Amino acid sequence: MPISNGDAAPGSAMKAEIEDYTKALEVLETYTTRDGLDVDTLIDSDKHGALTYNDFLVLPGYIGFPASDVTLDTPVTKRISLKVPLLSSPMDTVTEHNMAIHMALLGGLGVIHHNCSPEDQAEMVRKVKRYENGFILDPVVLSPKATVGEAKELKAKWGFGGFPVTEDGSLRSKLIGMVTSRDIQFHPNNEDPVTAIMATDLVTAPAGTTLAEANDVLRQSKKGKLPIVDTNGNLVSLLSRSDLMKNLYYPLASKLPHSKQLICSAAIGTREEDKHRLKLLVEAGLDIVNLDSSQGNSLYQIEMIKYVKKTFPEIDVIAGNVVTREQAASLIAAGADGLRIGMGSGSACITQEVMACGRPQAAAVRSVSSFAARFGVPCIADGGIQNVGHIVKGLAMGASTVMMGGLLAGTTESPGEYYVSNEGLLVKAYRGMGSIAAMEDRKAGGSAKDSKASNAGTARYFSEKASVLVAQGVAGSVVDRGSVTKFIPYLVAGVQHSLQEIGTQSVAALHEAVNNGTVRFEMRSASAMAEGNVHDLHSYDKKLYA
Ligand code: NAD
Ligand code: CPR
Repeated sequence: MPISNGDAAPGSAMKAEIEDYTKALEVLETYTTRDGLDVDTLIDSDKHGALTYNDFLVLPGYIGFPASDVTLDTPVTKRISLKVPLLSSPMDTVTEHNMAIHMALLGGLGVIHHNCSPEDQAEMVRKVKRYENGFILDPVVLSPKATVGEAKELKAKWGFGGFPVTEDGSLRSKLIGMVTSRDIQFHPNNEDPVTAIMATDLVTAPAGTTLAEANDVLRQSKKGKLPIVDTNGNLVSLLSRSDLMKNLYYPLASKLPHSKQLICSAAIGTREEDKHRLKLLVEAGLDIVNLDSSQGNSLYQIEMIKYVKKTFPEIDVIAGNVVTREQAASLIAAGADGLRIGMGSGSACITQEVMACGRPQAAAVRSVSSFAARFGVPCIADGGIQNVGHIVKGLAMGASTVMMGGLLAGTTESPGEYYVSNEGLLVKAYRGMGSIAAMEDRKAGGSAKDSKASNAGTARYFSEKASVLVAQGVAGSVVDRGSVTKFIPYLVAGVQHSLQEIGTQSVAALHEAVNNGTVRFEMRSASAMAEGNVHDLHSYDKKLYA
């Protein structure tokens, strides 16, 4: 059946037919086309200019299943699939090991940024791969010289007490005591060393203890924390009773078949020195490398893809960014296992303004992912995601996953501390990776948020011998969004509900139904857009989930 829009039933017959409600389905049959637009008509820029997410809506379909039956399994590369189609951006205000661990636990993937030394980035990869659900691998550790006052300050800062004390005040040093909240709470003299009040009759468990075994020990000991030590008595990790009481069960966790470890992805550039960085990342256990560039269709990236595929055939390569079929073709031909789509759509981005290059995101995603699908190369819709609806639209345009920066930068798991903005809101810093602030920080050897960024990344931001920094992004802040352990499940549930409304039970079914014209779309005028948002209320509270 042709899938164009606009045919109507003959006018004279219409009245009678409308009166006879029971004949609705029969009348529908008389139409030669379905309501709304098919995807190609929607996206055809000859008609209306290129579109992005807010310019259109998906028309509802038929609900024949509960939202909870919608599955979101989807490939992120040719060989690796996730249960949740959500990624966090490789940005120094978004993804370090803590975000990467939690994104993977929740079924998605966090791509670790590379604005730090190769060694620091490799250490983050190691932390993700070594992560065992429930064990704290980088606990706050006190030195014997720390005072009770300092312990009180740490408790106030982190919101928990119960600090291990080791000989030199760091992890992997000999454990000599534990300071509990109760020890410090009523101790009158803040100048006393923690050694004066710490407990030394310690219950510990040996490294290699499983979570279930450690759980039992913790339960029997009735302590709040269980230090895990190696054969020499050095502290290697910590188990916390309060963590155990939280939901430690992550059924969607991103793992490779037959592996207990979380899938780990990290970004690198395309300079010669990035080959050394990659080597360290692979040694640390990396699974997927993301070649990170605003314009991926370059000699440098094509050579890097070939190098990775030849040198580390077990590593999957996500290449990009691209926004056209032609860019995509070069990278697919070079061996890319996945593509990242988006140029200038990011929330902290001024690329389109400065470079005159880019593409509205919905058009870019449709164009590249429909081409890449012919070669079995999954695509990531990267940037511009402001809400659940945008995620669904990115998937509907053919992306297998979406990548978010700004939306996740305000969560507890992103690097850096919250602070109070001038308006009294709790916020966290968020900045483009090519913002002047990011470039200058690295030039000075500093970092975004006391992440361990060094000036090792600086070269990427200079075009060869350039002495002037040209910004492609801004530095700012985003509001507090709580923990990703709540926020990602909200996004997932939202996508499930949306796919239920559309009438497709999986991401693959959505792709198929969009491609065969069953899922229909509608353009939005400016006033339709206004109508689709909250309007005419005196005041309201936009609480998104509970
Ligand atoms: P890039 O590393 O691709 O490019 C920086 C400069 O280095 C370019 O001039 C490039 O041609 C050059 N270069 C790269 N490899 C080279 C090699 N081997 N030899 C010689 N020169 C080489 O990085 P970028 O495009 O500036 O992006 C920087 C960061 O900002 C990335 O994190 C990127 O994701 C982000 N960004 C994204 C967008 C977007 O719209 N998605 C836009 C701008 C910036
Ligand atoms: P948002 O999710 O914040 O809209 O976009 C995140 C994406 O923005 C990143 O994944 C990256 O592709 C892009 N990005 C990062 N730094 C950028 C600069 Cl300086 N300029 C343009 N885009 C940038």
